[in-house]
Amino acid sequence: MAAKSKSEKNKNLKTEQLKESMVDNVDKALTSRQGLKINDTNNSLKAGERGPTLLEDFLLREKIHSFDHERIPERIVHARGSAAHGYFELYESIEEFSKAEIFNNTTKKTPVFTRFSTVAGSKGSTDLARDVRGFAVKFYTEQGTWDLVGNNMPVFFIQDAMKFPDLIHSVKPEPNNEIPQAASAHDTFYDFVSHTTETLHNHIWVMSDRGIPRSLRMMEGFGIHTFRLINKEGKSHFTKFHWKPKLGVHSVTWDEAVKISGADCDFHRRDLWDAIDAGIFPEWELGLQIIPEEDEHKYDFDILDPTKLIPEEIVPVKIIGKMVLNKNPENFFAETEQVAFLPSNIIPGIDFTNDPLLQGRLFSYRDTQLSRLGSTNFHQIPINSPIVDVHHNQRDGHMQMKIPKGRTAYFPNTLSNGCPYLSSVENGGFTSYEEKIDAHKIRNRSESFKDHFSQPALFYRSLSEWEKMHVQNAYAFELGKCTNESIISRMVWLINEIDTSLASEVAKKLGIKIPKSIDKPINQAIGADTEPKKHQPSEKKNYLEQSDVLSQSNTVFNTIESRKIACLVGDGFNMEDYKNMSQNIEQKNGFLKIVAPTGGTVTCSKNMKHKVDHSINTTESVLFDAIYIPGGEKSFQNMLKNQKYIKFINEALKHCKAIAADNEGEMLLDKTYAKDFKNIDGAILLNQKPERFIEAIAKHRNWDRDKKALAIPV
Ligand code: HDE
Repeated sequence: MAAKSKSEKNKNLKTEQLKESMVDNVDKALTSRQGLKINDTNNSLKAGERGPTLLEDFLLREKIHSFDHERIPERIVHARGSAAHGYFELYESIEEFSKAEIFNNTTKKTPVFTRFSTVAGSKGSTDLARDVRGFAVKFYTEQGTWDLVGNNMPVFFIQDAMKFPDLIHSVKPEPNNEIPQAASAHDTFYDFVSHTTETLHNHIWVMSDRGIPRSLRMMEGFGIHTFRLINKEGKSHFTKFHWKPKLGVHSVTWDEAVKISGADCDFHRRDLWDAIDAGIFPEWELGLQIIPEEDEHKYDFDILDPTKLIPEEIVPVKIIGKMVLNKNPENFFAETEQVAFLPSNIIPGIDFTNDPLLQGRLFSYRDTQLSRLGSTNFHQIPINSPIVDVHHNQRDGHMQMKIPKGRTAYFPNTLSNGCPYLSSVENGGFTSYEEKIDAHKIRNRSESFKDHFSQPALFYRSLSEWEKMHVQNAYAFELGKCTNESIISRMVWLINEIDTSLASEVAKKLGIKIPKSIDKPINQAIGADTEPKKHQPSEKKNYLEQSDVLSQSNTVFNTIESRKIACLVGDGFNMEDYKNMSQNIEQKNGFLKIVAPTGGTVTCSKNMKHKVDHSINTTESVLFDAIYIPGGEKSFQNMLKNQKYIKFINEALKHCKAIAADNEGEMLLDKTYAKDFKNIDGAILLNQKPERFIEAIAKHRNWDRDKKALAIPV
């Protein structure tokens, strides 16, 4: 009876209201998995009203059985993620380099599914952990599926797949007490890093602001490894893949990251979802660095070494197309959780190189899907299905979803006329690039992979002063969380080998001196390497004084698209001020959100009621990009009754955000630390035109405020 009355009630609701919550189920009867219509899903079958439940109750057993098996193993790394659908569009053909159709045909939109992730944390961990971010794109091309499974940093921690389990075991929660969650700031990670100097380059990127992005939509993406492009003539060029976000590369401060983790641990996930939902679709341009085969050995580093980037000043990035993400998934589990990326998914026109990290990945990803998705048939799951027809002789296995017809599942055959048949290269058949190899079988690392210090030094040199300060603070925070003195001391010694000014700042904050030497040569103490000297700091090369693109101070600063601005008001706020500002911000695709003393509505100076977006008690300034305070004496008095407004402003000030106030709005600022900044700070705007405020928001932060603002006690 209960189910019936529920559906009757539903019938009275408008279909639009139901759309979001039960789109597949509107006007449908509840059934069992066998299609049996159900008339009670609230009570189990019992022997009498107060009697025991009967084993016969197949409906109870089916429901509980399904529930018991709802979870699948989370990804070993990159467990926490969010994704969106979209498309890739080519600006210009690069036929001379690659025969891949996706790189030749400018008239086609190739569907994509892109998943962003953190690395270390579990599925339910915070989005704002200091970490590398995964940036994995599945291109559903007409030549088969191509997966570009990259990160938001251009280099990786290690050079050889053999070390990956060690790296991940060191950064994950420690095995004895499962602490800490989603954080690299602990002894085991720094034990590993301090003994594995190849990690230092990726590590300094993580210590920089790149480790705490403002938004997934404001991150670059990198394929990291050098790949090959193959043209119709079979000629190979080396290439590195880059994604450049249209919104620029922006980050939050560490203090914000910590607070966001408490205020909204879904901050990045929500931000991506909300932007797409609002029709503000994130875009990235795809760029390639292309290196002729002949130049393989031209550089001061090995292009097969995934801990090295190729500075864009040396090989420029050629922009060839763009990706737009324009649709949120319908179902998180079915799509975002079940999507299986495989670096081994390639198409004709693209090929691998001998990068030893990439080579190991070609095994790992398929292997891991068997544990996660439970079957070799995981490519039949809708999100993993290619858009082209699939014909092969592989058979059976768990969860075969198709009913293959016919007698043959082998090749060659005559019974099926030799089908499915082989394709020649001319007809799109894939062949591997015929690289010549003549070598001894050895278990060793190439000498050309040896330099672990020049590029972290280049990265640090290329940063602006405020970025450098953030890196110093990050190292000091992370090492400050370690308890083992010899690990801390070894790390500071290594940082000194990267950059002395950096090490002295870090040492000062840690309250220690930079060690003149370390106890034992790296690796010898732990017998990890047959040649301990090999990974000692060697002379740094200086092939480039600095690379401007490595600094976020040279990114895009001309848009406030999708930025969230808090409008602080109480009853009686000045309607003209509000209207003027909100129109200007909306015009630029920003969002002005009303933050009032309570939920419900708030009344303006014109006695009109406005819907409140957030009550001040349920939100935090770290969730916004900027603050606006319209005038109104009464509004000021009303806000003053709640000290949270003062904290809200002080925090935004500390995080270097733009703050604008009109008329009596200034009175609220005068109750905060902003009064010490207001006449000297370019991003505190009093009674100025909205355009000035919009410019200040587009600059993301006023980092000039940074040093002094850090001292604000909130
Ligand atoms: Fe991964 N990595 N990885 N990785 N990786 C996985 O595959 C692995 C590496 C990256 O959103 C796993 O399906 C090994 C580099 C991303 O679903 C696993 C090595 C880069 C994602 C795995 C690496 C990445 C993964 C876990 C060293 C940047 C998430 C679940 C040889 C270029 C994809 C899964 C998604 C996921 C193994 C190194 C990026 C265990 C063995 C380098 C973005 O198979």
